[in-house]
Amino acid sequence: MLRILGRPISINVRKVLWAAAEAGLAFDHEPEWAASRDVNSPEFLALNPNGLVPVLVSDEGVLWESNTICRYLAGRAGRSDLLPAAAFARAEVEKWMDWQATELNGAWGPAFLALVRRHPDHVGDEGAIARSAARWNSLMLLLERRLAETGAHVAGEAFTLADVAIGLSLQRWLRTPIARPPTPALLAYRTRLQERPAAQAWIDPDVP
Ligand SMILES: N[C@@H](CCC(=O)N[C@@H](CS)C(=O)NCC(=O)O)C(=O)O
Repeated sequence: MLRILGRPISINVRKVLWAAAEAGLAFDHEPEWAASRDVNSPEFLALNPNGLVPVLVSDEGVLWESNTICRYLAGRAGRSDLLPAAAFARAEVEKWMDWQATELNGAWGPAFLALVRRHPDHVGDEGAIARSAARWNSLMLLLERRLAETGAHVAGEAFTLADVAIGLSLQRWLRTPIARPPTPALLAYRTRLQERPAAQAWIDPDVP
C-alpha cells in the first residue's frame, strides 16, 4: 500500500492526493505530518532530509518533491493520459508543472503568506505584498489567455497532471484576498475541474 505523508492544508500535499485519486491508486494518507507530528524528527528526516511534505512511501522506495511524486504515480498506474509517453506531449505537461512550481509559486509567496497564512515575516510589508499580488495577477492573466485558447485544459484538450498543479493554484488565487482582474476562462476551467469525481475531496472551494 502507498503511504502519502503530509497535512492537506499544503497545496503540494493536495497535488499528490488528487493525482493518486486520478490515477485510481489506493493509498493511506497520514495527514498528521507537519501538523501534530514533527517533520524535523529523525524519523521524518530519514524519509525526506528537507523536512518538507509531501512524502510518498512505496514498495519501490521513498520519494519527495510533489511534482516528481505525481509523475511517478501516473507512471506506476500506466496512465499515459495523465502524463503522455511521447516526448513533446509529455514536455507540454511538464512545462506547466514546472511553471507552477517556479514562476507561479515564486510570485504568490509574499502576498499569500501575509494575507492568508498571516506569517509574521510578511504581514505588514505592504510594498512586497503589492508587488507579489501584481506579479501573481499578471501570471494568472497569462493563464487566462491560455485557457481561452484551449477552451479545455492547460496542456490542451485533455486533462493531465498539469491541471492538478494549475487547478489547485487557481483555487489559491481565487481564495486569497487581493484585487483580481476578471478571468472568465479561468472560472469556466475551475468549474470543469470541480466536476471531476477524483477532484472532489481535494479541490475544496474554501481552502486556498
Ligand atoms: N518543492 C517541494 C516543496 C514542499 C514544501 O514546501 N512543503 C511545505 C508545505 S507546502 C512544508 O512541508 N513546509 C513545512 C511545514 O509545513 O512545516 C514540493 O513540491 O514538494
